[in-house]
Amino acid sequence: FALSPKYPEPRMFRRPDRLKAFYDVVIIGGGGHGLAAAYYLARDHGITNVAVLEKGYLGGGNTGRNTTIIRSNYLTPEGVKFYDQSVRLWQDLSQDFDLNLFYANRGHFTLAHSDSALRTMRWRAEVNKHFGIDSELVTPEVVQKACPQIDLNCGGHAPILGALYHAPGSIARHDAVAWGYARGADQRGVEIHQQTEVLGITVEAGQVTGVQTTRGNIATSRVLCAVAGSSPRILQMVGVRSPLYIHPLQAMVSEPMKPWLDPIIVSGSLHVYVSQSARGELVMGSALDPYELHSTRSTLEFAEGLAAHLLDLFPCLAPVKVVRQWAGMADMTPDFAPIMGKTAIAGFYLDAGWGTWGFKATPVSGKTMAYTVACDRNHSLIQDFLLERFTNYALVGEKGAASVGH
Ligand code: FAD
Ligand code: PYC
Repeated sequence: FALSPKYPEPRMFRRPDRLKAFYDVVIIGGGGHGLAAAYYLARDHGITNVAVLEKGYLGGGNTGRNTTIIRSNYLTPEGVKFYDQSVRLWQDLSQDFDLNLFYANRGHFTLAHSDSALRTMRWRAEVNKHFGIDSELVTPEVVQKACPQIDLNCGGHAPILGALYHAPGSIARHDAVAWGYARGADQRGVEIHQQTEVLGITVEAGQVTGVQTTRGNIATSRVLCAVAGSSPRILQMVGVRSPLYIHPLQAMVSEPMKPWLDPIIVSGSLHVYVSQSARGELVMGSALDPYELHSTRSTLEFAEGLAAHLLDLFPCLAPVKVVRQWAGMADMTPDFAPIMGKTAIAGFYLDAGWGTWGFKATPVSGKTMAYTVACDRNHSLIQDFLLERFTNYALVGEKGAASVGH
């Protein structure tokens, strides 16, 4: 294809100036998940006549808005096995891409402020250990040692009684993950089309046959939908019902500081989590906004509430300034597990329901969805995450490990 004269030399990936009439696979959504699927389709399955269609810019959805916590300390055996595979894939991704993802292994504390929270942490620790995952229940003193600045009393509101400690807990640079997958896919022949919105999907006799976009129509028999907060809109195009509902999830960062916070600290009860990025900013977040909304507006209420709770944990942060805040659209499921795999429409594959937890799953979702699309067979690791679990009453209750309170 011809390169756009505006960008003659590809820096990270090429920018094709027009769509082809036919692709073997069309991927809707240029976030981490869509790009990872494209990468593994090309690398592992030799399928390169693939277009990734992104209505905005690469990584501009939840991938570029997330707080990058990577962990596998889930509650259900299905979840633990799945996210463990992802954590393993993260380990050599920088090398795979020849791109520094700033993957930083920091250790992850989920604080317990009540007996019932302690019980859940113990439960998670035991399930984790059963599957060989490094998680353990620790005392407040261990938390204090790893993080001397923390006020174990939390201003007297909610004293810390213990924590789930997960040594593999990590963070990474989110944009680099999208770019790394994009460049790797592009180098193998995948076309990445930004500013290309999918407006409709043609289904004939129960089989996908094409896609309509703002830049023309495409014929294809395989479409992978990886659009996170826009999933309900795409599902409407093919007449598939789902239990997905969209809530905003907000986050904010502080001004940069010298490194002082090594571990990732999460408190579901206080609705706050925080880590310090490679740039020195504190990356902070809270629970979902309590209303359904398809919007990325952010609010003062969020910044005020989060700051107040953060000060319960770290009174020393009182003089620190907040420099940015934003929101993403979290595609929530009733059981807090994803929806992946084949659907009732032949050739329409779904990767959704990533809510507040999908960044860490980017590698494993890409790998398993690429397999599922290439082979037209659900990968064994995603068998428990199919859409039909909601009609079969086979939910995967992961709410207790969702990290931020909901
Ligand atoms: P996205 O990155 O949202 O990509 C989907 C893309 O589809 C978007 O770029 C969008 O523009 C595009 N699109 C939509 N509709 C169309 C259309 N019609 N045509 C073409 N393109 C379309 N997860 C974690 O594991 N750890 C965390 O710490 C964490 N923190 C989070 C913090 C916040 C504030 C938010 C909002 C989310 C957080 N998450 C976290 C969740 C995580 O960000 C997401 O689950 C994950 O990034 C989803 O990736 P994706 O590629 O599926 O979606
Ligand atoms: O999945 O660990 C997580 C997470 C933390 C903040 C948002 N999601």
